[in-house]
Amino acid sequence: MQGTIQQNLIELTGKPVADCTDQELYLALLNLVRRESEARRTPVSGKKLYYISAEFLIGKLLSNNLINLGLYDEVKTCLKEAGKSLSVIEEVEPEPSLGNGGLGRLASCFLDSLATMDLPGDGIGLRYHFGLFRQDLSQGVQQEQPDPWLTDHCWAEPTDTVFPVSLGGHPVNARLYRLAVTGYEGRTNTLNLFDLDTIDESMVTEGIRFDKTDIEKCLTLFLYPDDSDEAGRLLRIYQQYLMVSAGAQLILAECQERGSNLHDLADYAAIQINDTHPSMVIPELIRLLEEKGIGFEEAVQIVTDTCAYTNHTILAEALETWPWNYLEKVVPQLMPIIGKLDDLARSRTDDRSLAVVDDHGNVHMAHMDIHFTHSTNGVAALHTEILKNTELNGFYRLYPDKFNNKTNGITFRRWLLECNPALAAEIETLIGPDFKKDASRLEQLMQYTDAAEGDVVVLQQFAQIKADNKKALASWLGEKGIRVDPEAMFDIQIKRLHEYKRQQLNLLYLIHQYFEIKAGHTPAVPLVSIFGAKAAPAYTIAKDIIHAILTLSKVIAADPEVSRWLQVVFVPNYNVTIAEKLIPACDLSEQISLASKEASGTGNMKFMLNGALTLGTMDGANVEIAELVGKDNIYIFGASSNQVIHRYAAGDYCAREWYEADPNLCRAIDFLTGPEMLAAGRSENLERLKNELIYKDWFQTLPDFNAYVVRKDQALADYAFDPLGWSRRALINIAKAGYFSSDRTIGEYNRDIWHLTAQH
Ligand code: CR1
Repeated sequence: MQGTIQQNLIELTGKPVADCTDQELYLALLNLVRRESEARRTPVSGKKLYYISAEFLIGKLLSNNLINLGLYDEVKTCLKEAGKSLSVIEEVEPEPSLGNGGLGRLASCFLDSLATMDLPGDGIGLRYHFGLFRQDLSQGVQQEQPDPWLTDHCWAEPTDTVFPVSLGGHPVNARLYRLAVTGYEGRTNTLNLFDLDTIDESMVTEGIRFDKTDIEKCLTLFLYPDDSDEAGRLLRIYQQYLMVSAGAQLILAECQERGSNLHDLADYAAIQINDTHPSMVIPELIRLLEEKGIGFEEAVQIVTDTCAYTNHTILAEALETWPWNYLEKVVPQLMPIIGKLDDLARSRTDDRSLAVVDDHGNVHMAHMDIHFTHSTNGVAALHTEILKNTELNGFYRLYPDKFNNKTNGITFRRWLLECNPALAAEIETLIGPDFKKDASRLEQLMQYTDAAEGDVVVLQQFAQIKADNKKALASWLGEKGIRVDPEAMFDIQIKRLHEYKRQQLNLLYLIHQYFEIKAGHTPAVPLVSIFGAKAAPAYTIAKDIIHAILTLSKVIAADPEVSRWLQVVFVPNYNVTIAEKLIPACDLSEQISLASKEASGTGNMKFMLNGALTLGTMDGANVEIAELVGKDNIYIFGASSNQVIHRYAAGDYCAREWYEADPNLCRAIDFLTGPEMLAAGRSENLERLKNELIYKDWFQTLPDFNAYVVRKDQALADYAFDPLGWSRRALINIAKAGYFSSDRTIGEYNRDIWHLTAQH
């Protein structure tokens, strides 16, 4: 950078820093960051990765980019000297609404790691105007509102590049927007986002309602528009096709520009298909290659060599299948190709369950991915084993060499350096700065935990940082009218709301705790239980769970006898910005999915890195966390994935029997529709949830209830009676978190799948 920060800011704003508004300073910093990021763009030689994803949950970018550009400290000081505050200026920035959960956040962590490791890797996605939705809980139930984030000044900049895309035979132009992704002391890559110029934001009325058939006006309004009717499902296919068609055209154009003759595409591009939303890129690329004169068989081979697929879930709802006649409406031009791919797949195996198009005329996107890419990976060791041995076993037997595991990771720049600067500074004091680029160095912190008591002074220092972070969170909540006791244990469950993640198990525990307190059996330490989660708008039971938690929170708040010991907080509109405030302040991390159902989890890694202990099942990456930290430094409970898989296979799980056999469980479930809850909440929602738990409980909450109560109470007791031991175990978690750096994950993808060369 030329000149000091102060000189640059004066040049960009035309006045002294002290005279600028926060808005002016935000814009100036945005422009400064842009200029510096562009300076780190270098031409790509060799192969480039394209990560195609329906979601990129990037979070706010200002601080992250300043950190990665090495400008953060200087900017902060310069602003402070002028009486300004970077964190206040950050409030001006809206959080981009381009994602939903872990899948989208993972994509963003990957982009950060790619750029940090000097690897050429760009994202391809859509520029949603209103994101998933903004969650309003003020009425005691979830209400959805648009979540606008596109302002005149935005990180994603429009370009003159447009690609023609045919939607249901109707031509539209996909405009390319580019967002710079700057690595930590690394190169600048690009997140490419597509959009139509014809989108009409004013067509959204009454929350998030709009006419789903007016495709040119509504196509990119929302991420995952409600697909409970046919128009919604068609809209999702239209969206997916816009993304992959424009994306494929961009990839081919860039590769040709770099010298590819398209026959050698796989030497110029690696394409990672992030879950099944971008799967149509396979037939679309084949179509485009055929248009350029390449024969079908060769085109299939080229695409197979270029593309790889990541599976993120074994839940059927996310393994998309689209009826043939829907696809025919949206992408008639792809149907002959999909038909031929189906023939080809059937010629490779007699197993009809592996077909691309099943006997009912449904197109299985994941099947197309596995047949016609060269790599299929799961996202944690257990998940990949389950794919190989059960869910995708037929495919594994057909293509054993295609299957591999890539355990997820998180970027330590955002999830340590940015969100927890005090912890990062303390670590740097103890082991030097190298951990910022080589996370495995965190292991050096083990020396401070060695003795049974560990290094008392160091542990107290870590405990103090946690206490300060809790106070900061308490005061942030206080500004929102929520008062919590920072001396209490902070227990946090933040993630998408889904029955398999079992927020309802946590809810039942809290009700149980309520009864215990009423009976005079107070917990070892006061407990603050914090939730953050959005439920899919059409997911009724998930919304009922939110309502029940909110109602319980009210009941407890109105009861001083209980609220001295127990507080329940539901933070509305959970997003990346809120996660960054909650995670550094957490003592106990809730990772309580039904074993076998959580593919990996990445929140579990963020909490561990920030010195929380995990309370979890042997599911997803929890298994790897447990192996790394050892069983004394994590609270594991509940049925194993094998037990769960067998229980499903036997088909004889009966929730009602568990409910009737366990008086504590019965008491907790009945409370949902008891007089206290009905007085504060809505009977329709509470009744429905109660019935769901007793008569369905598809995700086997009840069998794990007792074990959960026992382990959680143990955690509370350990925290209360052995604070030093707790700090020591927290530090072991930090020291062992290095494995979960997304730099490690990206290194493995590159070694096994992409084969990119670092650009220096
Ligand atoms: C999984 O549920 C995983 C992320 C990222 C999610 C979660 O366990 O950590 O992907 N899958 O791999 C998902 O959102 C639609 O599927």
